[in-house]
Amino acid sequence: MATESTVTKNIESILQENRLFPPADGFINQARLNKGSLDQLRQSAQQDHESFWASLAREELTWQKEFTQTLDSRNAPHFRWFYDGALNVSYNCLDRHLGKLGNKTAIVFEGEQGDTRRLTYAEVQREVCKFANGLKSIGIKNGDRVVIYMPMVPEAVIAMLACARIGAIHSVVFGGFSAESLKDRIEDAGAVCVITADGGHRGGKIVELKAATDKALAHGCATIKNVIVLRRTGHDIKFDRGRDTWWHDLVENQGPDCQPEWVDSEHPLFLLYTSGSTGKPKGIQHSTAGYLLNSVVTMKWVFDIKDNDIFWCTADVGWITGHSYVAYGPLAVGATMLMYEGAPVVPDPGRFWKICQDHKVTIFYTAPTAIRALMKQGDDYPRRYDLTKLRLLGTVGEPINPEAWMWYHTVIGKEKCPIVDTWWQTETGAHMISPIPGAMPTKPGSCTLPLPGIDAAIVDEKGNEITTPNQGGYLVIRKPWPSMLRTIWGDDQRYKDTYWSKFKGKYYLAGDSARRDEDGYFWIMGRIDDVLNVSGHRLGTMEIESALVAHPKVAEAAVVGKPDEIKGEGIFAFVVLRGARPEGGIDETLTKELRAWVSEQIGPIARPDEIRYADNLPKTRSGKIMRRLLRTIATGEAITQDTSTLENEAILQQLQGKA
Ligand code: 7RM
Repeated sequence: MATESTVTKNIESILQENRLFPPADGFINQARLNKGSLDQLRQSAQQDHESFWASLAREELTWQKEFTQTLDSRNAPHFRWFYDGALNVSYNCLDRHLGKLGNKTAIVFEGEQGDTRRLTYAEVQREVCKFANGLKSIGIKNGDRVVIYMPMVPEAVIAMLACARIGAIHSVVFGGFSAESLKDRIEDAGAVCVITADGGHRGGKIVELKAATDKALAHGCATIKNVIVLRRTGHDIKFDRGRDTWWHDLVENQGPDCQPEWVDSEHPLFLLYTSGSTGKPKGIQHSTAGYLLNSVVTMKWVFDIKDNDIFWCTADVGWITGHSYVAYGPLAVGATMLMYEGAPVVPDPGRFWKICQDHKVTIFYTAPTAIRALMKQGDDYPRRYDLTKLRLLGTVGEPINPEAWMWYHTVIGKEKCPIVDTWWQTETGAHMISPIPGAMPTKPGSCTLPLPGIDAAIVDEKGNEITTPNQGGYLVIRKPWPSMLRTIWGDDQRYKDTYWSKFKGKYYLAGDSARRDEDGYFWIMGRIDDVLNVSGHRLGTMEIESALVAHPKVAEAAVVGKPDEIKGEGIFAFVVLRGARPEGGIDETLTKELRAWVSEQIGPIARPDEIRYADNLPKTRSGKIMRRLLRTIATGEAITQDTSTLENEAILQQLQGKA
């Protein structure tokens, strides 16, 4: 075992990626921001952080009462932004557009079975008001918590906006979560109402949302007084007359006007539960004005959103990406957004590309896990469809391997669409580090530079900034930003411990490791908890995985450490091949080849000691690799983690080398 003194304190970088992709002239010429205007924005943010955000807040949001105070840091790490102002998010997303955009399509919806709907801004506004009046009629009021457990249909967004309209705090629970997870979240939030549906369509099956809600409420959730049920699938469900109300009955006699509840800037807009690396889920609490401001500016800066765009973010509204870039961001800027209910592979893996073609999608935003999965299916599916309307692509959720980036760039973007690799978190509310597509070149695998007004840096153990290029360290944010989380619901101590204690309240700790290259570009190396320590070298997981994925036979890879008496940690790789999995999971020749390949690509230090092949990798419901589970498997310990949410539980046998 390496002793403390021989252990290199910083995280080493071994990945070499030097390709540079400047935006195409066609994109630059129409972009909202170019190099000059971006430089100006950066400068004004640097000169006066607070005034920078204050003028944006005045320009971009519509206030019922103007604020006079910008940032209040007296009670740090509890920060308040624009705190003496008042506004309403649903007013900002809907009413303020009606004069000019009332008849513009706000939402284009496609169900998994092919049904489509289009709703104008005026229609969404009317539905939101009626539903908000319905909520009020059953006694829901300002400050109450409301859980939304819905399929990806327009009513999910309508429900969110209706809560915002009356000042109720929503907590959206992803429809793929079990009754047990739903119950935990309801109880932690002390919610008074659940908004759900009979079911949703996903993967050719019905997701039994109402049945799961019944199960969650059967043993606990004492605070729940009402369950509102949208009829989506029309299949038989149990109905408790005393507790349950159909959505259509609730809104039937409601008027189409509902005065927005003007709330303070700091009023909690929503809670969103995110599972930490250990322990129970954290209810991340977001604000009203600050949250909305960063959603709006990133729609403009990063997505270059224009009046005639069709914007499609594939995330479920159960994740932060669905909050900021399905619901709030697109509507707050008056855009047309697309919502798709189902799975990417129904009826076949061409579905996303068909939707892009049929609805003339211009901006497409998805996760690397989806890109890799679709890449694995080959180029034929995307080639079948007309993707020429696409002008900008985006990714989020994980580091994207250069290999997958290149596929996205060539096969989907036809080498003319910039790719925005956006780094951010549930806690940050909106994009933090990302290219500005018309104003700077991109590099495959790098999220490039912090946005104007975001003070991201990489620091060592002591909190000193690392200035040597390519030396890894802790990713931190040094100045407060408007859409930062405000606390963890019901556990303020955990808020302080998790995000602020490491650097004594000075910096926000993101929990990721990262490095900056010679151009100052940021490269995310993985979660801090996942860093490997091989013979005293601290290695991020990302780079080894990228080297594996760069091999023509590899579609996906996850690397974890396994305790090793000599090296401290050995490298254990789980690999998904582009073709079939080897018989019984054994292919000595390929294993040798892959070990040599990694050794050649990045050096012998990164060569995996063991490689195991599986049909898929275990992922969380939001598509992130479950590395903690893989660590358990690599060490050969008994699995204690909850694996019931795995899409394909059968792969556990393969990962354990038993099948
Ligand atoms: C938006 C979201 C946050 C964590 C974050 C990172 C990882 C997200 C990127 C990324 C590399 C990216 N929120 N992450 N985006 N890593 N490049 N562009 O995903 O709360 O669910 O996750 O996701 O580790 O800390 S999240």
